[in-house]
Amino acid sequence: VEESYTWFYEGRNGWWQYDERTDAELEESYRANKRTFELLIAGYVYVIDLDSMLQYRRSDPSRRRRIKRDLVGAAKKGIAGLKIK
Ligand code: V3L
Repeated sequence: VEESYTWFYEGRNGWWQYDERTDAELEESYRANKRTFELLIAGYVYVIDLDSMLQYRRSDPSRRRRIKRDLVGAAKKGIAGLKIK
């Protein structure tokens, strides 16, 4: 079902799940077929590009991270920088 998918951004050696609020905003924009939009994440404006599946800080587009929409159970490092054991 639809609830079994969630959003991840890339870390050094694995994927981090987005925080719940950002996940909801990503999913809403994804379902509305938005391609490029901005989100406030941890106090910074990030550009989300769903054509390239990348995120980057608006003020520093050179540092890009891959993002993905994957099953909730996919391997991850943690959620929004909070590690899971
Ligand atoms: N949600 C939360 N924090 C983020 C996000 C996001 N979507 N995007 C970037 N940051 P940049 P490892 C990450 C944080 O891309 O060991 C992880 O959450 C980002 O945090 O240049 O490399 C970890 O906390 C980074 O601290 O804008 O896998 C940390 O990296 C900072 O914004 C280390 O993860 C700059 O990222």
